[in-house]
Amino acid sequence: MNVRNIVLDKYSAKVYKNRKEHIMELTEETKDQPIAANSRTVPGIITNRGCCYAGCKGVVLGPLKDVLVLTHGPIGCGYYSWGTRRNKAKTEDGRNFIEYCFSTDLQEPDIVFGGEKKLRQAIKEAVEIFQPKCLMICSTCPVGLIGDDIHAVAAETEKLYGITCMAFSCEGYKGVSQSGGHHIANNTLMKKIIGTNDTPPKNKYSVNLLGEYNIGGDGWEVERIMKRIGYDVISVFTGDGSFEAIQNSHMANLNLVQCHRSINYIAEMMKTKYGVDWIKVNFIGIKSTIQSLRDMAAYFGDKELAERTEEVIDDELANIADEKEYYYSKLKGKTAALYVGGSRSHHYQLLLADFGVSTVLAGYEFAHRDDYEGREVIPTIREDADSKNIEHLNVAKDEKKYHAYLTDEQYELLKTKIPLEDYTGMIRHMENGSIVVDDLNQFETDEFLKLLKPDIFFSGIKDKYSLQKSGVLARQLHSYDYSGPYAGFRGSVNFARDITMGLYTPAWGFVTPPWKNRSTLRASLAGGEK
Ligand code: CFM
Repeated sequence: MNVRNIVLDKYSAKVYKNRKEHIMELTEETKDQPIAANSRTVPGIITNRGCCYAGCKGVVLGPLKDVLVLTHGPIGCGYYSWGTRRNKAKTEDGRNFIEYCFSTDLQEPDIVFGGEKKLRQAIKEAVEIFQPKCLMICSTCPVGLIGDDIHAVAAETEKLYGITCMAFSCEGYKGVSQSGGHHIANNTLMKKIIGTNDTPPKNKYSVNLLGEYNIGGDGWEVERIMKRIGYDVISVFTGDGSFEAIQNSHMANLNLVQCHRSINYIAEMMKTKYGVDWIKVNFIGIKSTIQSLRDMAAYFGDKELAERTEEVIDDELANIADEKEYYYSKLKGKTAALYVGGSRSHHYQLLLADFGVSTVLAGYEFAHRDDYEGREVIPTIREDADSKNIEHLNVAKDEKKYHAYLTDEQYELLKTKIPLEDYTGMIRHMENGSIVVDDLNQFETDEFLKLLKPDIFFSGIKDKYSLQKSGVLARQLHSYDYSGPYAGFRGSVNFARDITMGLYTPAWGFVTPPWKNRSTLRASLAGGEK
């Protein structure tokens, strides 16, 4: 029996039927088969997923440093989305709202009698104390259930205080994971902010970096390289990002999409409305960074820019050459498992490969089929009640602000050379024999660990310590533990240094996995009744 079937075999018929669609063992045959994704988790299974509010407030909106993001709900939602993601930001005037946790702190009486009064009061206090230019209200589950009209309060706020205010109905229960929250945030940024200021770019090599959240300083490292080459980075969505920069983002000539899952909606809508082309980039990994920089230069089609790109690549490579060689010698031949949200499990495989580490298992919490199989499957993805629950925004061409950098002929020619409006997905980069899992749960994590015995498991805080108690090094690929940046050239050696330290620490000699010296309890899984 292959590894996939050994794990699936332990499930009851009902759970088996569901999970078998989400797990693939890659072969020439299975590589082209569809994988089930973006659907509901089996109730009762210990999933790693987050909620819609997390995707909207925590992921996309949270990093905006000059926006006051107010959580309307009980204090826990605001508190647990405060400062845990390590999306760094710095400001010149010292006004950095992401250091604060703003919440209406709803209590039982508010749930019974309605929370709008408290929301109005919180906004009044926030405006008086902080005087933000932009305020965003994010809904949590109870607010959706009791039906507070946050959109009416937002409209009222704009009139009353003369600031930009918008509301997000991103109740935690909406959608099947945080992915729905990304989409809701993307829609409102598009409707209310992008395209509201028309300051011209500094030069024609003007770009936005989309889906880069500056975890551990990644965005800063990518910006440093791009600026060295001569790009004008108009805005970053949304790591160290700002309301003001995003207002102007439609003026760029090219959008660079790092995390396809969380932001492809904005890339598509900006293309339709403003004519801004997008390419898929990946600044995680040495070879990937080089490829992305060359694709960008190819897009602009300028000889000088291409030469400058090669100069910078050579210089950056020379700076890391010794360390790269040393860490390669320490890491070559190791194996890894990766389980993260919706894009890193792909990107980090390429960085690991730079250091000779192969991937035996990769999974996503909430990716859609296109992130696994490539964008060409999008027309075949069946909509269900959950996906229909998230608004699909239809935008039209803005005749005044539309600007296309390429001619139609140039576009068609380039499309054959660089990933223009294309993403080929994770599976195509993976070796036969490796495992792909959607919405991996705690039970499957434990089982695959025993069967595949990877040297290192990359995931998050929820499973880090259970993995390490089993004797396997675990690194947090969401927050980078306390480290970073991992992007670009310098980032790649930071990453290699961290995992080398982890793997070679003598601590592993002192860990005995629990099953080695005592029997484990046996039980049957819920839903087992035939
Ligand atoms: Fe994109 Fe992200 Fe990710 Fe994501 Fe996330 Fe994240 Fe992630 Mo954690 S936006 S999909 S919702 S790359 S917070 S910075 S690490 S799960 S793989």
